[in-house]
Amino acid sequence: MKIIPFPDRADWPALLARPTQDFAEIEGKVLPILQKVKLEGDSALRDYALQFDQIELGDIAFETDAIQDAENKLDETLKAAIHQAYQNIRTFHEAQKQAVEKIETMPGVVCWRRSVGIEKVGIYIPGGTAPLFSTVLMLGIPAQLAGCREIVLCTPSDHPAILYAAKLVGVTKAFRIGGAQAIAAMAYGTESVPKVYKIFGPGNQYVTAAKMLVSKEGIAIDMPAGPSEVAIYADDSAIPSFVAADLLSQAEHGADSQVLLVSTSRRLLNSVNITLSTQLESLPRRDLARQAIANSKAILVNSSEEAIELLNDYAAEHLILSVTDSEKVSESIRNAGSIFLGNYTPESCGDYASGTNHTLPTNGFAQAYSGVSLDSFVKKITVQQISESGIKNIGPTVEVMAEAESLIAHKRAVSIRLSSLS
Ligand code: HSO
Ligand code: ZN
Repeated sequence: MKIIPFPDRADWPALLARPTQDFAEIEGKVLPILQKVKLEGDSALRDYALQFDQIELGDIAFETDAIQDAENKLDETLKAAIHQAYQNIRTFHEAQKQAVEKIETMPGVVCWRRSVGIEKVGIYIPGGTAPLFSTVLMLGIPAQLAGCREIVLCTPSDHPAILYAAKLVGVTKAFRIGGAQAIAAMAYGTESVPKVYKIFGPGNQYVTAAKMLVSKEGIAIDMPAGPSEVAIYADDSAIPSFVAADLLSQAEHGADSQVLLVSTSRRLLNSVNITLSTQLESLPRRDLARQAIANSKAILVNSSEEAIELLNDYAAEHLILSVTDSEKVSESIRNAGSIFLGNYTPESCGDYASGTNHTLPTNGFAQAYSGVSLDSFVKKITVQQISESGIKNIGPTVEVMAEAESLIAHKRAVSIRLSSLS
């Protein structure tokens, strides 16, 4: 990794900038796909499967048999691991449920908020070399807990672990489709695929562009997505081989993965670099990881205060704090998707099984967005009830305000009730 010693503050923005993506060209290719699916439904999905993937789509939906077979194809060790992850993720997300609390804001005026699961949600899981069944758990478990009635899964992969996880989380319908056309199918609905109200899940640039485009038409999406990223802040208490392993675990996601190492110790940065090169060579996905590492930076800073400022500016999706007093340090972090403390908390545990969600804001969006949680699958409906004595208490306030806004019908809705009670 390239070591950048003591960069000038004026250079931070350029140093921390993510590569810009030109969506205009991709949107130009995706728009006609969305249009065709909207107009032609299932037949467009069949055409695209043939054109893009050379697949003759028989049944667009996965048959119940395929899902049952998946269970039989999985070895017991993997099944047990999936169950453990399921339990932990469920436990963590279950605790996000909040009891309804009725609040009496003034005597006779009672307000409360009810969480209601979004009725129909869609989960997209890409194909490709890594079958992301962990993402099925991360998105499906909160959907299940939220009580979403329809949980649709679209994936071009038929990896048994994806189908098995889908069964565990209670996916109601699963389809063998991928790409921008799958996003279109869930956004508009086809003869086979139900239209959903919110779409979740990772994907390539085409999938991301499709999600952004349908979101302009009123379909909610989880969040704007960019390449996955990790920032590590390490001091001399960090173990260089652990730090290198964490950097590589992110780098193997793809050539465009972003990894950043920040330290006040040049010795630490040098040691990480040495073990990183050795570890890289033994990875099956070393070609991807090597490209990601080539674009990555190891930044030497003057002080821990400077490190924290830089990390807050970067707003990493994942932030590993391999420093003494990591919990205390974490309290100064204002911008990050998810934080991992100490030498024994690799990001991998959060990616798979500790309980937190791995769908997190990338690309600096951690400045304003949170990761996926139970909240992402519910809407909050507020309810209020005012009694006869309550309207006498609150009515005059509303009358004065309505009159001052020149909205006399508003005022009357109160006055008419007050006079009926006098
Ligand atoms: N690090 C990825 C999630 C993932 N890792 C899935 C392994 N499988 C984005 O947060
Ligand atoms: Zn990962």
